[in-house]
Amino acid sequence: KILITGALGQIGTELTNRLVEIHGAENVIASGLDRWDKKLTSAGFYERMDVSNTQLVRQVCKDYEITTVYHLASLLSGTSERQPQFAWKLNVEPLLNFLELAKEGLIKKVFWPSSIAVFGKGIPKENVGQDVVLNPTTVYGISKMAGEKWCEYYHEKYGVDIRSIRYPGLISWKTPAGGGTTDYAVEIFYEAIEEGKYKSFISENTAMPMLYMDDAINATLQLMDAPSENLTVRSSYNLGGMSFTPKELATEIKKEIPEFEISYEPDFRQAIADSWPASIDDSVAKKDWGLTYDFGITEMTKDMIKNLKVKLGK
Ligand code: VAH
Repeated sequence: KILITGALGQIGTELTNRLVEIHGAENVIASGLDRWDKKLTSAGFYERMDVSNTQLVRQVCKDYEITTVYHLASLLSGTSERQPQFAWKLNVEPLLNFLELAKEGLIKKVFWPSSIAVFGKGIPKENVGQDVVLNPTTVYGISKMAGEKWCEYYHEKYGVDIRSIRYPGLISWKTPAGGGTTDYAVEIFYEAIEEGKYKSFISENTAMPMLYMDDAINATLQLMDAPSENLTVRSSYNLGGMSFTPKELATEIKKEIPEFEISYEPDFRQAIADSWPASIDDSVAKKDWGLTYDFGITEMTKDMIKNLKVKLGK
C-alpha cells in the first residue's frame, strides 16, 4: 500500500489522484493535517495525521501495511522564512522518522521532495550541475540540504531505498500553491483571468527554473519506477524543467489574454529568488531514469488558462 503525506498540498493532490489511477483507490492512503476535502483527492483512505507525531505515523504504516511512502508534507520557502525553528523541525524530523521506518524494514521505499532552493551563493547562475557546492541561504534550502544528506546517509549506511528530486518552481491549477517564492507564476494566472492584471512580487528579469505539474508528476513516477541499480544519486536529482522570467511569462499570457497587464513590486521573496539558479543541468536524471518533458512555456500557458477558466467559471 502507498501512503502520501501532505496529500492536500500542491503536489500531493495531483500525485494522489495519479497513484489512485495506477494502483486503485484501495491501495492509496492519503494523509494531511487538514480535514479531508473530497474534491482534492480520490484516495481510498484518508488519515488526518500530523507527520511530527512519530508514534501515529508508525501506527498508520503498520495498520495499512504501507510499503511505499511519498513524504510531501513541508513548509515552502516564503512560509519557512517567517517561522525558521518550526520550519526546520517540520521539514526534517518527520523525514528522519520515515528513514528509520525504512531502515527497520517496516516500509520499503520512500520518495522525498527536495528543491532547487538547496543551491545558493558561489555557483554559476546558469545550467547548475548535479554535484555543485550547496550554499543555501534560506531556512527552506537549509532544511532541504540537510534532508538530502540524511537520505544519502541512510542509503549508504543501511541500504534504504530513498529517492528524491530537486523540484524547480511548480505550476498547476488544481490546488493553489502555498507560500513559495516561485508561486508568482501560479497567482499570475488566477489574476490574469479574474482581474486582467497582476502585480508581481518578483522583478521582471528574474529567471527561475519552472516545471508544469503534469511533467513533475510524470518525473516523480518515472524515478520511483526505475530499477534501483540504475540510480547513481541518492541525495536528490537535479530537475530543471524550463526557465523563464515574469516578463516572459506575461508575454505568453498576453497571447491568450491580450488586455493582460503586469506590474512589478518585488518583496522579501526577491532576495530568495536572487539566491537561486536561473537554470539547471538535469542530464544525470535523463541518463539514469529517462527524464522527459511534455510542456514548454507556451503549452503550459494554454493549458493553465483553459483549465483555470473552467475552474473559476469564467
Ligand atoms: C518555493 N515552490 O518557492 C517552492 C520551490 C524551487 C521553489 O521549492 O518555495
